[in-house]
Amino acid sequence: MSRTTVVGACPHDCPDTCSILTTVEDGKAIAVRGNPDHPFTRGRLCVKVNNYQDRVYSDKRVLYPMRRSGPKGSGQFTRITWDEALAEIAAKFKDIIATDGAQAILPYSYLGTQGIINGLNVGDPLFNKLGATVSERTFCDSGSCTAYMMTIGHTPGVDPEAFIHSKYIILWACNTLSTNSHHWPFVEQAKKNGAKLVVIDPVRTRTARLADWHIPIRPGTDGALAMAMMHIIIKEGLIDRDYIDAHTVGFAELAERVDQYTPEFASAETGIPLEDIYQLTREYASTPPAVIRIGVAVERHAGGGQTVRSIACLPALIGAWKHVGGGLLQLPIWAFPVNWGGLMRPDLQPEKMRVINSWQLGPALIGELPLDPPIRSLFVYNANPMSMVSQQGKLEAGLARDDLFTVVSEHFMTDTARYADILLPATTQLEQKDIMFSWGHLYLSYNNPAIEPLGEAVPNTELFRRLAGALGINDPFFHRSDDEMIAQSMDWTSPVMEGIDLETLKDKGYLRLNMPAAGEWAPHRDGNFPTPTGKCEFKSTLAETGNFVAPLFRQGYNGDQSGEPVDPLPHYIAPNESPASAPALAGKYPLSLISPKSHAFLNSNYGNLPAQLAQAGEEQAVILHPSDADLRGITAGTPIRVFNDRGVFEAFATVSQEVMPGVVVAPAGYWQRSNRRGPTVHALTPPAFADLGRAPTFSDVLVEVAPT
Ligand SMILES: Nc1nc2c(c(=O)[nH]1)N[C@H]1C(S)=C(S)[C@@H](COP(=O)(O)OP(=O)(O)OC[C@H]3O[C@@H](n4cnc5c(=O)[nH]c(N)nc54)[C@H](O)[C@@H]3O)O[C@H]1N2
Ligand SMILES: Nc1nc2c(c(=O)[nH]1)N[C@H]1C(S)=C(S)[C@@H](COP(=O)(O)OP(=O)(O)OC[C@H]3O[C@@H](n4cnc5c(=O)[nH]c(N)nc54)[C@H](O)[C@@H]3O)O[C@H]1N2
Ligand SMILES: [Mo]
Repeated sequence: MSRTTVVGACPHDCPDTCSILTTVEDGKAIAVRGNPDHPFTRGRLCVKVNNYQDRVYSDKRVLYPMRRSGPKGSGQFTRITWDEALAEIAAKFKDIIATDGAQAILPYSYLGTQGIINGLNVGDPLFNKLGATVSERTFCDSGSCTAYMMTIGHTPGVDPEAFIHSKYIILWACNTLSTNSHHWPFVEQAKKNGAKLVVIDPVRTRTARLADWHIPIRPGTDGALAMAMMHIIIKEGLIDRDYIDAHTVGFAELAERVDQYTPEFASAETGIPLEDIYQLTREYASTPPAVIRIGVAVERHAGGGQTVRSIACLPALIGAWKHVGGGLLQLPIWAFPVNWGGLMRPDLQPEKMRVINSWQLGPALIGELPLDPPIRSLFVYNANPMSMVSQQGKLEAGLARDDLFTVVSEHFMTDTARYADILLPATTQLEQKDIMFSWGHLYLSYNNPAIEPLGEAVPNTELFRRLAGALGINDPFFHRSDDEMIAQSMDWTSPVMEGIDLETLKDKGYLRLNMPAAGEWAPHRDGNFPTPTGKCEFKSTLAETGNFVAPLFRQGYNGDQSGEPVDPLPHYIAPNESPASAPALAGKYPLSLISPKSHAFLNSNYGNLPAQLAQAGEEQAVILHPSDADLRGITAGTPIRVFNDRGVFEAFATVSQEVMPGVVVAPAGYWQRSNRRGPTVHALTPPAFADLGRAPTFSDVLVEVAPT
């Protein structure tokens, strides 16, 4: 018997990118465990991944190419060979290109795997070469990143490990214990060292429960709080004058702007008692090092961008950046010198590209968007839009179109994959190699394949090599090996890569970027913000180019990048749908619905697997406050309907003091089919974009709930 341990990295779209050790016996992975040597992930795996081998060997895996043999959506497929599948795709693509042009082909993808070579951009070069429609992927962090860049530039911000030095920590719209759980030990250590932990969240999450102070807030109103905090800081002279003078621009205008955002106004908007707003602000401004960690969730509202703008101004105002462990943490992904251009190859695109935002997939497919030519083929990989994208009803109608040729590459028969004409088998992380960035720590990781691919599954890289071959594309770029792709995926000459060589990286599985040790590093002690002025821009220079989309999310689209100019000063934009901002709508639909991440799912991944379903609850639950439940005759376990003018989904009620009155929570990731209850939360979410970066507004929605 042979037994080996292979070092790899978790593939998921999660900030933690854990170092994983896989035990392999006679070619079979028998267990995975966390790598105890990794300084950030420290040997623990989460409930999603600690039985990853069960995902790999699940009898539900898609292991062979298949052709649809029943009606669309029936899930009936017949096995075919790779050659047949590729020939059929190539023939269809060629026919579509000849009759309607390549823009009638729409790729759709996200971060099913976050690996640099198999992840976000793996299909971009081929679709660019074909001249297909560009799919703009802005549903995660694009608004937040745009606002962050406008204010402090794409800095990694505070090293997550430096939180142990912080004395005042605000987790703002971030459920650390569920969505970034390997950061928790650093927060906990800070608490042991005397730090105060504040959590701002409409829900008393498992993270909020462990905080010193949980501040419930009405969804989408954080901007009002941040503006009022600046108001108090300036009025009460809690500013750091020297830091402001040396390292910021636009203070005078900011001071004038925040004048109107009184604490009284913020209290009325947010539902936070006035004295709490004062206390939070005074404590935050006078307890250095003070740090804010923002969750992605803060952006998912009409004013999500400006909310992040306002929050990103706070640390400079009080000089928090002067201290190790003081400042702001958003996504340290910016530290990684990934060769994005080489991955996306925007230079291959023809002059005028058509762009469709992935949030518009349903309307694009049913012809609601004026598209000439209309979409005739959809190619989905690394994504599950039926579960994760708004306007589910329209999407389902679009996918059901008989004249739409849909290809899906997947591990499982997801709600989206059921609609494929051709379904292709994808490898899991244990069966493929990759190099990984992180958006939660500063270690570059390498994933060594632990086992041979199961069945006829292939990594995404191989899928696109095969597709290029079938389409007669012989340019060697499209036929590079995984090793060549990895070698070209990073700028190895960047100073942060000093001391990192591929062989050591493969061996160890991870290496810290060449950056100062967390305990020694206050990245903006001396300003040096990567903004056009080199300063923290209270008044934003980039606002002139307006509602731009950070290039990472734009996928290198080389067309018109300019947007409408936006107000260069931070401001508060109320939610589109809230009792205060939309009273007439709230008369019909009085409850604010949010659909944050499930503890046991990773987006919709694991929404079909027994261990995680057992942990999450087999069926979609919706959490209501007892006062809202009583009013509607709902008790725990009552089957309910959640609805608005857009649609309805069914669920079971959970009644809990842990949500604010007026707020209902539907944890995300449930599948329609495994739920057996038809539509899910995205039957109700709005199509609207937020103010910046074309972020989605799926947490800015009013609903009503009733027993079924
Ligand atoms: N377990 C698990 N981990 C994950 C994921 C997953 O699906 N499951 N997904 C990964 C991905 S793709 C992402 S983007 C990240 C997201 O990471 P987070 O942003 O931390 O995740 P969410 O759970 O969406 O939201 C965090 C918290 O924000 C709260 N919230 C919602 N709206 C508001 C608001 O308007 N104001 C305030 N102050 N709080 C609000 C929610 O109640 C929730 O507790 O997580 C990653 N990690
Ligand atoms: N209601 C609600 N909606 C949301 C969110 C929310 O919190 N609530 N979050 C938003 C955010 S932040 C995000 S990031 C998006 C996520 O949206 P998606 O990225 O579309 O969601 P996932 O569920 O992660 O789907 C990834 C799919 O890729 C497949 N996959 C995994 N690895 C591979 C691989 O190597 N190759 C191939 N071909 N496929 C693979 C998985 O099986 C899975 O079905 O959803 C957004 N939508
Ligand atoms: Mo995300």
